This record gives sequence, C-alpha cells and structure tokens, in this order.
Amino acid sequence: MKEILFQFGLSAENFQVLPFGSGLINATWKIANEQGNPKYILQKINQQIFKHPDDIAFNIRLIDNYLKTHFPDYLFVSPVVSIAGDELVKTDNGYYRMFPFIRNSHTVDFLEKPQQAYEAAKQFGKFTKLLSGFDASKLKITLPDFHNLTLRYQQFELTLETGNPERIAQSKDLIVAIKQNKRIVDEFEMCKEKFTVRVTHHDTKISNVLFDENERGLCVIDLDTVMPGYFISDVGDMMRTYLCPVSEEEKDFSKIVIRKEFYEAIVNGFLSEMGAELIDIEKQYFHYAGEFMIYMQALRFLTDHLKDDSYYGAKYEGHNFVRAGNQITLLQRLQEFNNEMSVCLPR
Ligand code: GN1
Ligand code: MG
Repeated sequence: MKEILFQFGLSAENFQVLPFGSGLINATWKIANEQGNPKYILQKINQQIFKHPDDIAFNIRLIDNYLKTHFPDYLFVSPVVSIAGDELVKTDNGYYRMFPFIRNSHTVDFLEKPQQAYEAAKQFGKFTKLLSGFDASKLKITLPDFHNLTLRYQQFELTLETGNPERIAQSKDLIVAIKQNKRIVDEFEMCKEKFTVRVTHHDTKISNVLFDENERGLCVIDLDTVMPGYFISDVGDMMRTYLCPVSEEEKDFSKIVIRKEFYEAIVNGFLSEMGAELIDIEKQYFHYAGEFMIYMQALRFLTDHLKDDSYYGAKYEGHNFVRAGNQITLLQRLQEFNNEMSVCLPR
C-alpha cells in the first residue's frame, strides 16, 4: 500500500487506509488523513474479470472529456493521475486507481426512503441523457456480453451438461424455475431489435450514487461497466436492488416483498430525465426491465453455483444457491406485483 500511495504522490505516513464498500468484484479502500477525514478512494481492479483495465481508463477519459466540454457544471469524478501521469498504477499485484473523495458527499448502502430511489434513478437517467449526443460506439467493451441474456442462458444450458453433477441434482427446482421463465430471454431478443443503444452504466446499485448532505443525488460513480447498452439494464438493476427491503444475501425468503413506493420512485426519477428520450416501445417495456435483470442475476448465481462458485466465490457452502433462490423469489414477487399494478402504472 505504501508503494501504491507513493505512486499517486501520497506519503503513507500521513494517511490511513481503511477497507470500504461491499462490491463483489473490485477491492476498495478509503484513504483518510491523520484527522480521519476521507480524502481518496483507492480501488484494485479485479483482473480476472476486467481483462484490460486500460480500457476502463480509456472510457472514463472519453466520457470525462465529453462531459467537461458540454456540461461543465456536471459533477464528474475524474480519477487521480499518478506521478507517472497515468490513471492506473500497475504493480506486481495488479492495477490500482484512485479517486478524490468528494467533500460532504456520502454513499448509501441500504435504501430507507423512496426519495433515495427517486434521486438515484434520476442520476442514472441524467447520466445517460447527458451522454445522448456522445457516440456510444466509441466506448471499449470492458466486459464482453455482460448483459447478453441470450448468451447467459446458453452458458446456463451448457453448464447443465458440464457442471458439478451433485449440485445440478440438488438444484432441480431452481433449474425448473429458470426454464419456466425462458420467455424473458425471448423477449430480450425482441428488445435488441427495437430498442435504442445508449451509454449505459450497467451497475446501478444504490452505493454507486453520491448524495449530498440534503440527500440529493450528486452524480453516479463506478464507471467500470459503462458500455453501449439498453435502458432495461439500468432500470432493471435498480428494480432488482431497490424494490425489496432485503438484499440478494437474505436467506429468509419470506422477507422478500416489493415496495410499491420505491417502484414509483424509480419510474418517476428515471423518467424525470429520460421521459423524452425513451421511445414508445421502450416505455411499454419499462416493467420488463426488472424481470430482465432479476432473471439474469438468478441465472448468473445459479450457473456459478453449478460451476463451483468460480465467478462470485462463496463465503459459505451453497452461498450462490441461496442467492439464486433469493432472486427467483424476487422475480416471482415482481411478476405478481406487475400483474396487480398493470392498471395504475404506465405499461
Ligand atoms: C457484481 O461487484 P459488484 O457488487 O458491483 C457484478 C454485478 C452483479 C453484482 C451482484 C462485473 O457487482 O453484475 O449484479 O455483483 N459485477 C460484475 O451483487 O460481474
Ligand atoms: Mg461495480
């Protein structure tokens, strides 16, 4: 750590390095000064997943330039440049990057109020809207096929033949549930033909939004997965992670419910920025977004369980099995909700 801080022009004697955040992929630390005030966020990029960290830096630079030119008032958190002049510091141990800690800002790990969902949805919508004049095809693909549901389904089917046979046998019910919902994959194929490709964040969990002291959204962060994509990725992951009072880690599935006020907050927050951008067919599929992302996450957790947790890892035996079951339950609750609500929400 001393060496890494040095490369970013900081002396380890003047700073404390504290673990920070709860992401599953990259490791994150908060760098605080001697008084304990946070000054920087340091991240190690997981190179098992992001094979070309330079591509992430490239994308951030392009977006940064575009936003600084066209929307200078937008708060964009640019990475700290190292003494060698790079956004990334490469060590034997991997790639690191650093961001300034924005004063008086904070992140939220659990949503307590619908207003937080509104603010977050507004910020993710605003990010895509501000970049509507930017050519998304210039972005490097940092994770090929990241939200390609069709491919994920094919990988799942392949895993049913090549995966851990004991786990496959034990997961029968979840496998059936996945297969029964295959329609969601078919609908995605239709979406791909009709939807507009836009700059998409692809990781809209609540901790990727900065809030100010008055709980107003400031901007979005964590741009590793910003790529060309469809709005259902961003809206869908908000539905997946904001609607329910418990997370994908919850083992007691009876706690999985859909909170209507949070649903409305996502719709209103996102449409406050993107309402004029979305085309009719996209608006008609607003409700599909949640199904799409929850189903894909169930599929990913289950596939990983059947492949002995090679992607997500496991903190206990059966961890990804529990996560997959949790997401299947969430999918069922959302489908019930969508059926009941179809009258009062824009369909
Ligand atoms: C991963 O690391 P984190 O938590 O931001 C994953 C997301 C999943 C999420 C599930 C690159 O995101 O796609 O939705 O875990 N990111 C990657 O918790 O695979
Ligand atoms: Mg992330």
